[in-house]
Amino acid sequence: MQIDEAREVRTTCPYCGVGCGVLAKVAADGQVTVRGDPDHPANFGRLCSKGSALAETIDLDGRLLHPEIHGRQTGWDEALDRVASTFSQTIAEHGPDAVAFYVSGQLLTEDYYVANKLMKGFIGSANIDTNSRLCMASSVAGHRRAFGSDTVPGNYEDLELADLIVLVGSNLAWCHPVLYQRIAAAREKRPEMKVVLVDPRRTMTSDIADLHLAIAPDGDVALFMGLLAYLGQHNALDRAYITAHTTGFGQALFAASKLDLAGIAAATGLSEDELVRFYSLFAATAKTVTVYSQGVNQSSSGTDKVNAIINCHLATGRIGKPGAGPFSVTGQPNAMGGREVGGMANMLAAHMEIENPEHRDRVQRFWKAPDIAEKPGLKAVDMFKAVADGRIKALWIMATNPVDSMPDADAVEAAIKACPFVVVSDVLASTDTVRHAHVRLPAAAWGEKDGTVTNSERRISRQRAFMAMPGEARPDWWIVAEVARRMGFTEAFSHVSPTELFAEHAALSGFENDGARDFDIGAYAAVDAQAYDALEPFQWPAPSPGAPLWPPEGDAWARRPEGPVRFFANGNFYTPDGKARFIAVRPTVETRTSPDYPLILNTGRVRDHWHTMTRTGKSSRLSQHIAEPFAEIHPADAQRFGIGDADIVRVSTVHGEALLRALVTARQRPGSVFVPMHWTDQFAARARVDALVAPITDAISGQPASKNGAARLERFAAAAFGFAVLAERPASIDADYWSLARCAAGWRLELALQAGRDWTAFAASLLGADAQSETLAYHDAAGGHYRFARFTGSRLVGALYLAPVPVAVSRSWAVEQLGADHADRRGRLAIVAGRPGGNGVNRGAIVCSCFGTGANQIAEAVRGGCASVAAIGAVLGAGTNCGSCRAEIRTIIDARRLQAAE
Ligand SMILES: Nc1nc2c(c(=O)[nH]1)N[C@H]1C(S)=C(S)[C@@H](COP(=O)(O)OP(=O)(O)OC[C@H]3O[C@@H](n4cnc5c(=O)[nH]c(N)nc54)[C@H](O)[C@@H]3O)O[C@H]1N2
Ligand SMILES: Nc1nc2c(c(=O)[nH]1)N[C@H]1C(S)=C(S)[C@@H](COP(=O)(O)OP(=O)(O)OC[C@H]3O[C@@H](n4cnc5c(=O)[nH]c(N)nc54)[C@H](O)[C@@H]3O)O[C@H]1N2
Ligand code: SF4
Ligand SMILES: [Mo]
Repeated sequence: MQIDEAREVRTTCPYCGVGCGVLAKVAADGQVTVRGDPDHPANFGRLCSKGSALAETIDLDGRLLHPEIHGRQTGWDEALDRVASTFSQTIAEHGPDAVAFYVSGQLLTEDYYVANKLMKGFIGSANIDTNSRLCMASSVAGHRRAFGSDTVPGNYEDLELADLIVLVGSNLAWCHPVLYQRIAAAREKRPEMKVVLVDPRRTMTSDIADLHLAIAPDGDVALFMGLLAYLGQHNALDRAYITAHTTGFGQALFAASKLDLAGIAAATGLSEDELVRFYSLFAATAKTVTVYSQGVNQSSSGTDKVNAIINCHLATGRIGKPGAGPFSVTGQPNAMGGREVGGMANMLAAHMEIENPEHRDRVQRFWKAPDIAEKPGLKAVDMFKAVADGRIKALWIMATNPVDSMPDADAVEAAIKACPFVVVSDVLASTDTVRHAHVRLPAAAWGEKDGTVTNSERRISRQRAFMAMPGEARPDWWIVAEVARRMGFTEAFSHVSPTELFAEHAALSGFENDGARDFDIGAYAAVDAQAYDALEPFQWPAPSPGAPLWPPEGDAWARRPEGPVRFFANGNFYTPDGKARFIAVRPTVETRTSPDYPLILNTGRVRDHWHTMTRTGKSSRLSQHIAEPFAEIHPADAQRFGIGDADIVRVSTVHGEALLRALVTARQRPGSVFVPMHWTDQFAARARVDALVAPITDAISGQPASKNGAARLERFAAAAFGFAVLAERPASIDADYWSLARCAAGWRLELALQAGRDWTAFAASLLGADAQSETLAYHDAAGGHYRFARFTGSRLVGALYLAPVPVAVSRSWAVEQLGADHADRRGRLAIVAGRPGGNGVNRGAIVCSCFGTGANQIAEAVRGGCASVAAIGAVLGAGTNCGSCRAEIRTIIDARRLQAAE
C-alpha cells in the first residue's frame, strides 16, 4: 500500500471490542501521534488510556523481524515451505485431524477468513479454534439457543437511550471505557437513568451504579431466574410478544418459579431487600439494556447465564427496541469478525452451521473445496489436550499467547513443548509461547497492515496501515495464503490483497442467503481496491440491494440505511419456526472450595494493561497505574491468613501457584481472591495466573470457567524486600519474587527474597559495576537496610533499596530520578537515602496515566478544596484527557470526604 505520511490515517483501535476510530499521523521525523476519530460512530473522538497511549507501543523493541526455524534466521521461502510440507506430510500420514490451528480475535477478518477456509475447506478438518473460546463462546451458544443465530440485536445508541442499564459481570469502566463514558455522559444529561452492577467485587464501575449487587460467584442464573419469576408474579410480562414470537415460556417460568425469594437470596448471597430493589426496578423500566461480559461467559454455567438473561428480555418484549435489549459486549477488537468468518471449531463460515449438510454443501460449492469438515473440531481446552496426548502433531498458533491465557497453563505449555511441530506467527520475538516454536513467523503489527474488524455493535471498520512493515514482517493473511498455495491449493488461495478476501467473505455471506441468515454483507461482494480503501464504518446486515427480504413480511430488521438496525423487535428469529426459544435453565451452585482450598479464585483485568502485556507493557505511562501483579484480598481473609497489606502472598491451587503482592481492600468480596490475568514470565517471576486455573468448561459452549476456582492463600515469608529503578532491563533476576515494569527512563523492579544474600554482590548483579561508574552504598546490617545507587557521571544507572519489610521508598519519586541530572553530590546522596530531596514531590501511585498525576497529588488538591472531578481536572489536568481515571479520582475525593466527616 501507498503510505502518505503527511495525512492523518483513519484506522481502528486494536484493543477492545468497543472498536473506537483512531486518527494516526506520522510526522516527518517518524514520530507517530494518535487521537480519537471525531467522526467514528463508536467513540465520536473519545479514546481511553490504552487508546491514547497507542503511539508508545509501536516501537520495534523486541519485534520478530525475520522468519526463524529452530532459532535460525531463514528467508520466507524456506520457512513457508517447511510449514507447508510438514503440515501436508502430517495430514498424509495421520489424517487431517492430526493438525490444528489456534487463532485469535485479534486477527483481522481477512486473516481469519483465509485461515478458516484453509482448515475447514481444504485440509478438511475443523480443528481450528480461537482464543474467543475463552471469551465469547458462551454468548455465542446462548444466542444460538435463543435466537437460532449468533445475533447481537442492539446498538451502542441503546446504552444512551435506556432508562436502566444492568451490568452483569462487566467491569465496563476499565474494560470498555468508552462505552462506560458514553453511559456516564448520558446519565449526566438524564439523571433519572439508573445503573445496576452485578459483580462479586466493588469495581471502579460501581462509580456509576445506583445499586451494586455483590453477587456470590456464579449466582447469576439464580438471580435472573428469580427475576423471571418476579416479572410473572408482578404482571410485568409482554404477553403479546411471548405468544406471537416465542416458544417455551411456560417451562422456563415453571422452572424459575420453583425458587422462592429466600432460595434466591441463599444462592446469590444477596439480601431479599437487594433482590426486590433490583427486580422492581427492572419490572418497572421498559427501556432496559442488560450488558454482560466475562463474569457471565467465563463460567461453567456461562451459557445458562446468557439464556437466563435473554429469557427476561424475551418475557418483557425488550429486545431490538430503542434503549432495550440484551447486549453481550465483546472483548477483542475482532471477536465479532471471527464469529462472522466461522473461526470457531463448531461453526462453518458466514454464520452457517457445520452440522447442517445443506450449509456444508453450500460453503463447499462456494469455495470449490475438495473437502469440507464434516463435524465440529476440537475446542481450545480439548485441542490442547489432544496436543498433549499426541493426537495433534502439528500446531499453528497465530496472534495469541496460550502459554499465558489458557487454563491449566503449565499443562498447555508442556503440551506445546512436547508437540513435534509448532509454528507461531507473532509480532514479538519472545513471548511465553513464541519461546517454544519450531518455526517463528514475523507478523505485521497494527499500523502496518490493512483489513477490517467488527465491533460489539456489528459495525465493520477498516484498520489501515500508516507505517511500512519492518524487516521481513508480513500480514497474517499473506502468510496463511502462501502456506495454502504451497500445500497445493493454488487457485483457491490466489488472493493478492485483503480487498479480495473481504470481497469473497462478503460474497459468501450473501450467497444463497435471501434473508435466511442474519449475517449478510452481500452489498460489499464487489468491493474494489478503491472502495475498500475508502470504506466507511458500517453495520451489518448490509445485503446486496437486489436481495429479497426475508421473511416476506420482512421486519426481522428494517432495511433503513438512514437509521440504526436492530433485530427481533417484531420477532422473526432465525429458528425453523421463526420464534425465539426460552430456555428452562437450572441454577447450578458449584462448590469448588474445600478445607484445603478454601477461597474462590476470580481472575480478570486492570485498566491500563491488555492481556499478556505484549503491547501495554511497552508503555511507561500504562505501566505506572498498576506496576505489579497482585491478589485482591478482603480484610477479613487477610486477617484470617495473617497477611498484611503489601506482603507477598502465595496463591495456589491443585494446578499451580503464583507469588503476588497483597492488596487488602474491602472492595473485595469476603472469601474471594482476585488476580489479574496480565503478568507473564516476561514481567514477573511467577505470576501466570492461568497456571492456577482449572480446565473446567461450560458443557455447552466449551468456555473455561476462569472466574471461579478454588485456591489457598499463604503469606510468603520474605527475609528481604527490595525495590529498584534501572536504566537498562537486567539480563536476569535472581530472586524468588520479582516484577518488572517500564518507566519513563528505564525499568522499575519489585523484589522479595526468602533468604538473605551477600547484598553487595546482589546489587552488582542487578546494577552492574565498571571502572567508569561510582556506586554509593548505605548499610544498616542490624536493621536489615541496604541501599545502593550507581552513577555514571551525573546519570543514575540504577538504585536498589532492600529492607526486611516492604520498601517504603516513594516509587514515583525514584522513577523520576532515572532521567534526572545528578551533578550535585548532595542529590546523589539523597537517592541512597531513598527520600525525596528538599523540593521533591512524592506523587504517590499514578492514577491519571495521561498526565502522570499521583494519588497523593489528588488527595492534596482535595485537602486544598477541590470537591469534584472537574475541580481536580482544572487544577491538575488529571482526568481531562481520556477520562479513564475519573472513577478513581472520584473514589479518592469520596474517601477524603469520609475521613473529614469522621
Ligand atoms: N483494560 C483492559 N480492557 C480490556 C481487556 C484488557 O485486557 N484490559 N481485554 C478485553 C477483552 S478480550 C475482554 S473479554 C473484556 C473483558 O471485560 P470484562 O468482562 O468487563 O472484564 P473481566 O475483568 O475479565 O471480568 C469482569 C468482572 O466479572 C466479575 N465476575 C467474576 N465472577 C463473576 C460472577 O460469577 N458473576 C458476575 N456477575 N460477575 C463475576 C469479576 O469480578 C470482574 O470484575 O475486556 C476487554 N477490554
Ligand atoms: N485466567 C484468565 N484467563 C483468561 C482470561 C481471564 O479473564 N482470566 N480471559 C481470556 C480472554 S477473554 C482472552 S480474549 C484471552 C486473551 O489472551 P491472548 O490472546 O493469549 O493474549 P494476548 O496478549 O492478546 O496475545 C496476543 C498475541 O498476539 C500477538 N500479536 C499482536 N498483534 C498481532 C498480529 O497482528 N498478528 C499476529 N500474528 N500476532 C499478533 C501479540 O504479540 C501476543 O503475543 O485470555 C483469556 N484468558
Ligand atoms: S475503549 Fe479504549 S481500548 Fe477500547 S477501542 Fe476504545 S480506545 Fe481502544
Ligand atoms: Mo476476551
